[in-house]
Amino acid sequence: MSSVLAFDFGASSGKAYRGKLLDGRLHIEEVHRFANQPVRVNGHLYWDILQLFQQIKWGLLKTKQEGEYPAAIGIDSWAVDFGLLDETGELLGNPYHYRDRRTDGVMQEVFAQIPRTEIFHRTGIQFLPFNTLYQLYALRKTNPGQLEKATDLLMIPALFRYFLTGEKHNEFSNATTTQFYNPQIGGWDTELLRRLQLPEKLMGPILPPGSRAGVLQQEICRELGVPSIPVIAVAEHDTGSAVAAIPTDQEDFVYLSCGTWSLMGTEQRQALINQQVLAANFTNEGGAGQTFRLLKNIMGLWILQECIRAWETEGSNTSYEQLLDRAAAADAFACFIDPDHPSFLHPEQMPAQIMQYCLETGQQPPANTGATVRCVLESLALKYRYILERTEQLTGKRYNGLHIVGGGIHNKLLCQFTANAIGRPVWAGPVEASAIGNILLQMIALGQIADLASGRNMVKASFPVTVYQPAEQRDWENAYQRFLDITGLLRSEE
Ligand code: LRH
Repeated sequence: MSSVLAFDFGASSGKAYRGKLLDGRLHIEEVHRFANQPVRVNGHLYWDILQLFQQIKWGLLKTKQEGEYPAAIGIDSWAVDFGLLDETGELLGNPYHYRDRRTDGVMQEVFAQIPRTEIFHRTGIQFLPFNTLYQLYALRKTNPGQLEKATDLLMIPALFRYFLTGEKHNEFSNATTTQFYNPQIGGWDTELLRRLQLPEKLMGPILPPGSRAGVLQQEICRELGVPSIPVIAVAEHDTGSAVAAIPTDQEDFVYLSCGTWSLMGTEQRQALINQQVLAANFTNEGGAGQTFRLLKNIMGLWILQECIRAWETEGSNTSYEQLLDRAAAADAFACFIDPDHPSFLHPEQMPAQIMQYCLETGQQPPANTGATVRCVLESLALKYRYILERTEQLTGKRYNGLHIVGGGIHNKLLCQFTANAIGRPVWAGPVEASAIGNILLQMIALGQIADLASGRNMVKASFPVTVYQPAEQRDWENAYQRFLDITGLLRSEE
């Protein structure tokens, strides 16, 4: 069978994977890997979008050098961000990074015009300050001229797809993350946009995940010396692709897609939109196979990545492994943070922010790197328990273990802490879930795999899963009660 090529863009790195079916198993092979380094200019944070697009060309060139052109290409990336095109098809400005500060406080301004409850009932999407809705609203204030000139808004993978094929369309899984897709209508919520004086004409058609979406345009084929390969709109939101690759044959399961973000939740046939979901600030993101992910964003390994960045800036060259060893040797349960406290979204100095949080909550701040890492990992594991229990309350179901996928499973300490915190087994793998989900959707579109359920069985049969059994139950139970108390999570629910 012919191979397909998946481009998976994460917030800190990107990769291209070739996928192929051999003897009833799925084989993947890394073709290309690159850093994704956002650029700060004049106080704003941007993606280096053309450099990232160039990496798609490098990936294609590598397949050419290896003498194996893929039968199709698919692209997935982080959600919510977008590029604007003018009427000639030119990119208007460089796409902003969702952590750019221009959306600070914007959500509250929008709520003054349309109440939070109404926005939730229309969209089913959790409130994150960087949702596309608030980014567009911020743009209308800071650069109305750009918005007036725009004729098309394309989410990041759709923008790359447009650069490759010349065709402009968004895709369902990513469209839902904008917070102006209405699952009851099954399309853009134009009324919501109109009431916020945001242009509805930009949005255009939405393709279902797994649609054929054009072929490489002639210009690219000539430049790279490759044939006009078909491009498939996969589940272009990376979390949608990752969850498509959960290795299970069960209908009901909970997952944690663990990378820069931790995305925890379950899969539903329909969006679950009610007061309880709103109060818990869960979301309903569109997925592959006509599903919705009832999930919650947890700040994730971003906190650790940012600590490491700060320590490296100060001259430290301690490796990731060494830091984890120090964390394993540090005192248990010395202090806790709520990883989702807004102050951790984009602080200038993450270690200092952690210290400040500890002081403000009456705790002794961590005194060294090992203690800091331990605090972050224990707090994440405890937050996972909290969100797992909220998920069970919302669905009325009980889950007997947790699937973890994504790069975060390299962090064995975090996997073990998570099993301890939730008191249930953790099944870790596969690491490259987003790329694998991307590959599955291409194979389904090409008729190589029947459907999502067969794809998941194929993943189960093809990739190893590491099992972490819960340990130290009593200590973790006590720690959880202290964590709830210190973070005020239960108080904030009242
Ligand atoms: C993870 C992710 C997540 C979004 C965030 C912006 O990469 O796509 O699902 O909330 O990035």
